[in-house]
Amino acid sequence: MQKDFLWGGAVAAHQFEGGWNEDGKGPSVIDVLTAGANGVPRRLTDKIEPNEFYPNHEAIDFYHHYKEDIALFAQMGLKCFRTSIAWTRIYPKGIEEEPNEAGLKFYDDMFDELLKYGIEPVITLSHFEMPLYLAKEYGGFRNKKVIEYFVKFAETVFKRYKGKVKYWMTFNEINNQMDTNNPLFLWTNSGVTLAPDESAREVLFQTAHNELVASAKAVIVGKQIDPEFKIGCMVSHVPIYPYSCDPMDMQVAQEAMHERYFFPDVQVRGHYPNYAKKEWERQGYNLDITPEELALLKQGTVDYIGFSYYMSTTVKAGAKNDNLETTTNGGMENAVENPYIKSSDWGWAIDPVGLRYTLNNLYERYQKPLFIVENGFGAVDQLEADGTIHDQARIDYLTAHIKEMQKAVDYDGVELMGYTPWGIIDLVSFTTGEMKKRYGMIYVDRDNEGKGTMKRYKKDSFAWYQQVIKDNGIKP
Ligand code: BGP
Repeated sequence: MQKDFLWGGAVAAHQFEGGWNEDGKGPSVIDVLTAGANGVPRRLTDKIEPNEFYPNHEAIDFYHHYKEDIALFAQMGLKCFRTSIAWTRIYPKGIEEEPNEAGLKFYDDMFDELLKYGIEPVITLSHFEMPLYLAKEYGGFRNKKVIEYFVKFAETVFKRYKGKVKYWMTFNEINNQMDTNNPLFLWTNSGVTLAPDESAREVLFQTAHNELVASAKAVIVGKQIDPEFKIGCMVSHVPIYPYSCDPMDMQVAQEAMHERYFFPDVQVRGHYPNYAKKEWERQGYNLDITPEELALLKQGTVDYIGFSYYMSTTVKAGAKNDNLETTTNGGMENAVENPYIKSSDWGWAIDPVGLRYTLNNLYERYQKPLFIVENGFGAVDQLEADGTIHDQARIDYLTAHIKEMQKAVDYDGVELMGYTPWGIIDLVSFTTGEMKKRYGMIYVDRDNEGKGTMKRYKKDSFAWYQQVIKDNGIKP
């Protein structure tokens, strides 16, 4: 890999910080999600209910452990660290005139601590963390006023952290919200819920448009504040394979990919793709899109494409997926099992070659630098009596993916900036709200009910990744 390759780790504020209402922080859309577990989905509540358990409220309490945790990241040799800024630490309701100084200071301290060890912060502006107030009072990104509030938040943090943070991303996994089978994504990405009698697709496209304008405006403002900023988009990339060489399977897979490409097509190319415009025309959607906004989309294109890669999915014309409310198989209507690959305990298809395929696809389509900002293996880990954790399955998963990533770079010539495996330290799982679905190389003693000492332990993968970074990759 190139000498300045950004080996790192990734997390998101709400999944690991805790301190959900400390030092003036307001509630966000994710703070009202209950814990799910053992197949029971997370539930969306309207406000904080006294007898409910909200796993993100304390999470792994990085808020009070940040020095200790960053020292561990440094020991591992991380070159960069991806996290997000909790919007409600800075603007508790999203509408205030002045930002919350205590919130700003927390990130100042965190960035100073990272930089002390030469770890570059990589920051997502919004990782499922919109102020609850904006979602409830304004309808989230349905409402164009929220564009202004988001841009104000972006401007505040761009100005404050200029000189400390160079790498930014606007919205995490912006494309997942088109999945209406799982309301979690739409709520957390954009603060929107759908009424039963609504034309869902029309609302989704209007929300998407407003968010794309917000993203473009943030890019424009960021570049004015510091032309050296590198500002990317962040998409969830699940490559969709045809089940067979039947042209109908090929066609169904290609059409399904439009759903995945819709957001980056706009964020990278600066205009709406024809397949979307045709759908709007066919369906008679009446979207509020102004010429001024289209000009902003054109101007505010991104510098790089950040993406998450966990799995591939396979579709078959005419098939029916009975498991739609889960994220298994990427939540596609006509998804079927791929007979050539195995899945994790949570049904996520393990497909390292799909990562090389993805890197090539994205690079061919956009010709922009790529950044793998999430990839990882959610599994149950066993803390042994002597404080060790033998997570060989995670090491195997990551090794296989890194090898394919290296082929994409060294053999295929894909331009790749870095690799930040997800959940470098154990944290709350987003889709399930569980602690037992662990990704980390650092174990945190906390369980699904919120019990545990919060003590940190190194898993076997800790030393393994330390060596990978030292060697700047894995020998083929
Ligand atoms: C992505 C999110 C992350 C993260 C990850 C793993 O969708 O960007 O926030 O949690 O998936 O998912 P989970 O935690 O549900 O296993």
